[in-house]
Amino acid sequence: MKLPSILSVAAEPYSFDLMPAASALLIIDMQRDFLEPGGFGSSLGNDVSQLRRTIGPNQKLLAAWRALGLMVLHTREGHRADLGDLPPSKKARGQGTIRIGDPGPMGRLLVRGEPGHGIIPELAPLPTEVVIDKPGKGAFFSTALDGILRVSNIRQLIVTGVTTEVCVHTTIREANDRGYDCLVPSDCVGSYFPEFQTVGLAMIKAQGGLFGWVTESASILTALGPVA
Ligand code: C5J
Repeated sequence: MKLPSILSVAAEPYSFDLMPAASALLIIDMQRDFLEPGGFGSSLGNDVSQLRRTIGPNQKLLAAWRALGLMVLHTREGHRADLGDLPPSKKARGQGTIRIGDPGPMGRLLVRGEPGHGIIPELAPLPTEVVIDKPGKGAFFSTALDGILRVSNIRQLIVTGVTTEVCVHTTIREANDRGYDCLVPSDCVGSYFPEFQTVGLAMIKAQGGLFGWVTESASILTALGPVA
């Protein structure tokens, strides 16, 4: 189905002019290590149920995006098995009893190739979709993301995933500085801390759209129309 070149999405601080051909769905770190008990997130004492409410809305948006043949990218936070890309400062942070690289119920925490590092089965990437492995919080740091987006003439990002105030925020800030417009569906991003969710979203849309726009997935689906 041919989509209009511009679709208006109800958003804050004002409507977002979505250009489907120039936009990509960027799903941040929907990994077992953050969303399932026994992973990195729960090892820090977090309640993973706070993040799991984002799964259903992400599934719906992803299905619509795929049905329209639009670009989808997934990211995974994690490190090499030899931890050669893990700054000592990041490993030491938190003073937890177990740390990045240590064994846990889903393998070594936040290490590439371990079961916990994988994307949750509900949102498993298709073989045709790009998966960006990132060692940092931002998806542009030390990855090929910017180059991949530019080759595909992508200028707009629908950013979803976890966590709102950490990897989602850092990625949006990086994208913003590189000239991308970011639209964030609030029900598709999650934080372990309800107050950070509220403030994180408020910061994105503050001052006329400091870092981007905030909407709900239903508004994007409405704009995309019947195929979605
Ligand atoms: C965190 C992330 N919270 N994906 N990572 O450490 O937000």
